[in-house]
This record gives sequence, C-alpha cells and structure tokens, in this order.
Amino acid sequence: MSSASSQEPFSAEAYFASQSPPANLADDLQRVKEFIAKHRDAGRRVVLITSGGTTVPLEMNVVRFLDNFSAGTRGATSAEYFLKAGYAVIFMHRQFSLQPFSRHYSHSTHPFLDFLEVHPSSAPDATIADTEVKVTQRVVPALLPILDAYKRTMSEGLLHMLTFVTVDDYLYLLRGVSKEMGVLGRNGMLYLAAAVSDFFLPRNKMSEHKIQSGKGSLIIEMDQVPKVLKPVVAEWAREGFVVSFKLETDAALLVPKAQAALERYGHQVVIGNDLQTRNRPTSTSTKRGEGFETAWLRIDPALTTPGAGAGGREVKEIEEDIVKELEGRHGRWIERG
Ligand code: PAZ
Repeated sequence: MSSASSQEPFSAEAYFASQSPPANLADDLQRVKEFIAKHRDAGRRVVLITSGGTTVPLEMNVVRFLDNFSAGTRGATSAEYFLKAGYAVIFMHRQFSLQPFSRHYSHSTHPFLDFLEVHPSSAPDATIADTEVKVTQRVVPALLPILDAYKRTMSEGLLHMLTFVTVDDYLYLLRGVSKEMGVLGRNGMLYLAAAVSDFFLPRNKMSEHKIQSGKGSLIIEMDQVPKVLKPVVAEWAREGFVVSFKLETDAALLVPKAQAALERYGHQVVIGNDLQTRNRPTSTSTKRGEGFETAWLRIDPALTTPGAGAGGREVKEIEEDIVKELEGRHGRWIERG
C-alpha cells in the first residue's frame, strides 16, 4: 500500500460529489433538527460528540476495510459528564462502539450476565414464571447511580443517538448535523473525538467484487480525506465552540501539532492525547492573542482503571476533568459574545 500520493487532495466539495450519502441521511437529520429545536427552545446548551473509528471499504461489496483505532471510551464517558453538566447530547458514534451508560457493562470488562442471580421458586407446582432473576446485591451501589442517570436522561429526552460505520457516513452526518447546530448560536459545542481515517478509496477506483488474492501482493493507492475541520469552523458551524482531538504515538508531537491545528483552522480548543497514556495526561491547547496556551490535565494513574467502577470500586475518569474545563471555557466564550 503506498503511503503518499502525488495527487491533489480532495476538497470537501469534490469529496461529497464523488461519494454517496448514507441511505437514511435525510431522516437522521430531520430527527436531529427536532432534537436541537427542542433544546434550543429550552435555552439548553447542546453538544455534538463524535466517537469511535471510521472504516474505509476496499470493495463495493465489502469484504475488507481499513479501520481506525478507537473503542469509543472517550466519547461515551464524556457524554455522561456533559449530561451531568446540563448539556443535551447528540452522540454520533461508530456502530457497536461504546455508548454512554451501557459502557459500564461492556461484554469485555463487566459482562452483564455475571451480575445476575437466579432464584427458583420452591413451590411444588412452580413454573418458569415463578423464577426470579435479580441483580447481585454487591453491584447495586455502583449500578444505582448509573441507572438513575440513564433513566432521567432518557425520560427527559436529553440524549440523541446517531450511528456511522464508514468515513462517508461520518462526513455526511458531520456536515449535516454541524449545519443544523447553527440555530443554537454560541450554545452549540462540537466535541470531535472520533478517530477518522485520513485516507479513503474513491468509488471510481473501487473494485466492485471481492479483491482476488491470486495475483500475489496487493497495491492500493488511497486518496486523502479532506481536512473537514476547515469547513466545520468556517462554514458549517460558524458560531459553534469547536473542540478537536489529536492522537499521536510520539508524545513530543502533541503540542506542536495541536498548535498548528489551531493556527490553521482557528477553532477554540485542541485536546491532545498520546495513544499509550490516553486515559491519563491530556493537554488542552487554546489560541491566546498571538500565542497559545497549553494546559495539562493529569490524574493519579492509580485511579484510572477503565470501567472498574461498575463492580463497585470508585474510579476517577479524565473525561470528568476535560468536560469540567470545557464547560467553563464554553461559558466564558458565550459571555464574551
Ligand atoms: O475511543 P477511545 O477512548 O479508545 O480513543 C479515543 C481517541 C484516542 C480516539 C480520541 O481521544 C482521539 O484522540 N480522537 C482523535 C483521533 C485522531 O487524531 O484522529
């Protein structure tokens, strides 16, 4: 697979002209419009969270695809803290990645069935309908606040879910939802935590059927996905408070790359995280006058075992501090007008 292309990168318009929208886009956007209107009328701040990795199919009838690393932990965890802070949340996530609330009982960390107990009836004529299944008492203290927050969120209609799989789905949804958020003015925040592919295979270069292996090695030249942060900030969500994420594997690149992104796109905050330690130190960079301001959010590594809270142990999650910091900055930015 080649790593660099001699071609001009696609502009956002050329990208959308060449790639097809997801089948349910119009319905999805209609529901987003209604959700935003309801919360705008209530004077509530709304955050769009993107979460999880995108895929890039290599064939029209997809057998193989390129994927981006992300379990969806950052996005799902942040969504809970934004809800706690009073935001309504549009949670745009990769299908089957972690979701707010249910993330505490993911099949890999805390399988749901492990928390259940069966109590058969001892009556001689008992049927299966007399058997009770209960939640194990030991998990109740940790479960109750999660269940309570979940029920309240759902009954008040504060969480709206959207799913994507491919990078095409993601970009069409991002464009549509960002534009809908325009009616919120400064009360809208975009929190772009999804891990989005930098490369894609345009439809006109894609094989219709499964790529055959008979010819030995495979060489695919991919095109560059347009840098859509530019139209997000300059066109689609002009009044929104935009927070982008930068993931690096070389920690020394985090701050310079975050500052370069702020310089290039002119948005409000970049959150930098290193792949190995992403649940621990995290930097936030903001443009300040002619320069930049970088702050580090750090928490005690002993308190950060992901998902440990579901079993009853208290954990500290870095997203709590990220969201607190952003809520404050968003508020001050709204006041400044
Ligand atoms: O979903 P997760 O918790 O496993 O990972 C989150 C993350 C590292 C993908 C996210 O914090 C992030 O940095 N997103 C942007 C990735 C990028 O630079 O493309």
